[in-house]
Amino acid sequence: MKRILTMLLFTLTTLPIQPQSAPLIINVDNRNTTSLNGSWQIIIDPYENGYYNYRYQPNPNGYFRNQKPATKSDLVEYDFDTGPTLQVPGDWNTQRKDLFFYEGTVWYKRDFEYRPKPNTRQFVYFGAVNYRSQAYLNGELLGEHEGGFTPFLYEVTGKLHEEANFLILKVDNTRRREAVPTVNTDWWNYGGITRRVLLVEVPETFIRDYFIQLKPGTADTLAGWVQLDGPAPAQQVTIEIPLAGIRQTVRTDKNGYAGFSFPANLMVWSPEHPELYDVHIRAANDRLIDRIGFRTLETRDSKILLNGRSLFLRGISIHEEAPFRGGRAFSREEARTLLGWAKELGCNFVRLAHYPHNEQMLRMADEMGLLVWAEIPVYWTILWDNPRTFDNASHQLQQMVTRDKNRAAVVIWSVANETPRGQARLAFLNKLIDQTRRQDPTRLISAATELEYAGDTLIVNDPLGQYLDVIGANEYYGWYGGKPEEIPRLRWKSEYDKPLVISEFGGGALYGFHGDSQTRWSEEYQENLYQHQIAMLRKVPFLRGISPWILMDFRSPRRPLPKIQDYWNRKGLISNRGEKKKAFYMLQAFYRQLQNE
Ligand code: GCB
Repeated sequence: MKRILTMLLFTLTTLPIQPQSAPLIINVDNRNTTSLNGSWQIIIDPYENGYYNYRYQPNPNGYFRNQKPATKSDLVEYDFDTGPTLQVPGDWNTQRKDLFFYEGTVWYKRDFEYRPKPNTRQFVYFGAVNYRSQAYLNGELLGEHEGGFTPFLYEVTGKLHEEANFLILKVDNTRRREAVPTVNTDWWNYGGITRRVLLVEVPETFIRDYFIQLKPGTADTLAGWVQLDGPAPAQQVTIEIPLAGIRQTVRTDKNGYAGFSFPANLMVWSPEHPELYDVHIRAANDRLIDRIGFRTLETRDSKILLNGRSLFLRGISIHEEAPFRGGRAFSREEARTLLGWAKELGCNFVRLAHYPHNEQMLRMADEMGLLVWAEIPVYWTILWDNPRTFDNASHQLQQMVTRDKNRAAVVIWSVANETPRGQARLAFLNKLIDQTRRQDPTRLISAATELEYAGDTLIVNDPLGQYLDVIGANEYYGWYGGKPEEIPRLRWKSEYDKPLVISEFGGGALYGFHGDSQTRWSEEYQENLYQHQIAMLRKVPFLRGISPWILMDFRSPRRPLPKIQDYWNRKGLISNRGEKKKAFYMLQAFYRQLQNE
């Protein structure tokens, strides 16, 4: 009996993982934070020994306890403090040779001291952890999180010790069939604490979230809401934009919420003039600044109108791969390099594929004047019938929109990439679209769909198109089928009177490898392919943008060809070392031409 009770207690205290992350706090860049970045101690644990015992039952003395032998005869078979370390933020694959192909569990520990100020609350904030994690503070479980590219946080008010604290994270990047993304992708499954970790300190009642954009359909009315969190939810909140002479006061309700709408005379944000305003938000004990741009956006027939003017999206797709060093990018400098190359190419638009990129990319796009397509990793063959898969995708989408909804740069939320047609998929994606429209009525919704090929005719007819504002389509003519020379004879038909963005086209080339235009992997082949694609684009009447694949080479386990790929997808216009291939200049010339028309 006693054994059964002990077992039960075990199970109740260690499994399942109930506590979930707290509601997202936005704009952490402009809050009172302490960095927990830097060197973390790790234990590589492929058998999850730190979590399960040899009978595969949860181990109450798992590594999260950070135990030390109390006497010289005690047996403790692990020790964080004498083991290896990893830098955070950073993927583990590019920091240690023995983890390059690793998929499994690594435990991370960070010691820190922290003395909270009186009347404040503290949260531990993770920019992103790939893929699944459990966080423990001083041996106590804070919660579990799934999804490798969105932020999450746990409240630790009252849980911090006066002197020493230890934060432990179990991180597992095992691919799973029911996960989002699923087991098969074309990018590296970089594991680890890939984005910053912060301690965020806020007043007891604080400004957790807010949404301020031009009201859809108007250029002279600001609309949105603010959300307070804490024991005194009903307060006066002031929204001030000094440069625009705006000062408005609203009163939040008993749930801490206030909606608002007021007249505003603003200079609009555009790629040519990326005007950002300092927006001050003040509650009784909290104040916050954000830099926000304002612009209108709509579609009319097959046109996309920005600030009332029709525009063509001169784009490029980008993976969150770090230039020069390789690995997951996370810094402002890397964002500046990647987006700087896009500007040099002549872009006004970037597709941030295939998952939410780090927040610096969005902020940099706002500053540099690049429109953004942002997406979630609903990619290829997700389990459409699995409700947990849906909840996971829905959560990632919701968190992405929550974090980035005040960035003027974001014009498109994309719900999926190259997903095969079918009823279950259509229902799944339609629900995601509905959810996005409810959360953010100011952006356009798209997805990268597949085309139907009928002889020389490419038909835009994915049934998903009926629910989208902008139709994305990936098209690899001249690479996965057909010859570049045949491209100009292709004709396009669309079943929808909606704007089309060719969200991908392209082909691979190894920088520095030369041949004639028929030689695979040569820069000349890629250049020739771009030349013929460009010749065709001119003849697609409903085409309102392109985001060719891709700005820079990126790592992929699907690309093993020795000497050419060596586990890099070589469709970049720029090599991973920053060298520009011939096709870069071909596309640049086309974009210059478009700009001058
Ligand atoms: C695609 C995918 C993209 C791949 C690309 C390729 O259609 O959307 O993720 O990397 O093709 O290189 O094959």
